[in-house]
Amino acid sequence: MPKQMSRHSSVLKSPRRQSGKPGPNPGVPSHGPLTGEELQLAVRNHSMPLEALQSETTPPGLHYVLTHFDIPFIDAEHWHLQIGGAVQRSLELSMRALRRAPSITIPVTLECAGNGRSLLRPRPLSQPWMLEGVGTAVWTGVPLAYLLTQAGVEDDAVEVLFSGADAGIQGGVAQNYARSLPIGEALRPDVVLAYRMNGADLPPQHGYPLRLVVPGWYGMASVKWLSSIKVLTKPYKGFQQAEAYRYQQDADDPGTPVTWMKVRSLMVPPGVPDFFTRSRVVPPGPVMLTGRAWSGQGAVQRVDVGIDGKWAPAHLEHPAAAFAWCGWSMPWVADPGDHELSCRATDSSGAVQPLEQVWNYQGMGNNVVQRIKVSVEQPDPVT
Ligand SMILES: Nc1nc2c(c(=O)[nH]1)N[C@H]1C(S)=C(S)[C@@H](COP(=O)(O)O)O[C@H]1N2
Ligand SMILES: [Mo]
Repeated sequence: MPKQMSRHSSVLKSPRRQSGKPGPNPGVPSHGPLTGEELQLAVRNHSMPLEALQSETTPPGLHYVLTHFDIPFIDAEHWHLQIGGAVQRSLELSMRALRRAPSITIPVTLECAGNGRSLLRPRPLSQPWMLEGVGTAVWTGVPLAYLLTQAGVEDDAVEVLFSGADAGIQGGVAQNYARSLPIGEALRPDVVLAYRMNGADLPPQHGYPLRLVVPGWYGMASVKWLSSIKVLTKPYKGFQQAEAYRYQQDADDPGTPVTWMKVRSLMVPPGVPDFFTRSRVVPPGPVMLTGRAWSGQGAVQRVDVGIDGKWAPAHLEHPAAAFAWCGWSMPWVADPGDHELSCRATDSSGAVQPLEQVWNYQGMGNNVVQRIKVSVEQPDPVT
């Protein structure tokens, strides 16, 4: 990268290069209050308000958004997707050509791997998600496997690299956002190059005009604003693959890659919120607790709901498709006083959400159970 770029990227220096220096540092987890840099990221990258868990399909404006750099505004008329590398025939496809290709439509739950990060102590400094970095959209596009087959993947292919049109600096490294997938994953029939979200063109923030959607994987794999696809004969070592998105214990731990979404459930907070604290006020009497649960690698098999630490199984609905979340519900008779509600999902691999969160250096995959404080009382009359 050009030297002068790294000098201007103080806030984005990598953990290893900047540890020990004062000031905001994404590498050194903090016990302190939220920083200006975290607030800046939080207002750019919004989460899904938990009440939107009521919708099986998240409306685009409520689906979470995570964008590392700036949203590129792309002129789809002049844009082309390049497919090359270890293939028999390189391809260059316009949006018109892609829209004419065979398409599939699938609902997919996407969750940011950093969801839950800001609940950790000490707090890894990055996008400060609480619990809501998730959403489910119905994606329409061309199966990636169809295009890779058209191009003819060479026998020695090991990975497929996806590059976005967005560029910036992270960890002192100038880059376009780019991630790879193992060849076996890239050839799955449900991995899609999507140009529609919930039946309309992709909105700018979700990758217009074309993005990858990798069902079951944490969101970082689903590269937005796709500009090129390259079949590789050696594993990709770029920043978003080799440095970011790893389960690490400290800055020097090479860690293991973040891949599939862990099992998780969330609850629609019942009653009404206090504006500032977001604590809940619920009137006494029967109330239906509802929410949704998902897992990347297995199907959700049960959700238990905890009322003041006492667990009971919820009713589970069928998901709309293999990689979409499923609804759950549980009736509760709210008696006056303060209560703590929680939910805990288990998937078909036997994985269950932890009651105590498991810390890691980048704050990845924190699927700790959600806890909601509610005060059961007659709310004041609405004025
Ligand atoms: N080109 C590009 N693709 C990207 C990103 C990005 O910054 N640039 N962010 C990734 C991350 S970390 C997540 S969680 C998802 C978020 O997708 P969404 O904003 O559509 O919800 O996009 C992924 N794809
Ligand atoms: Mo993410």
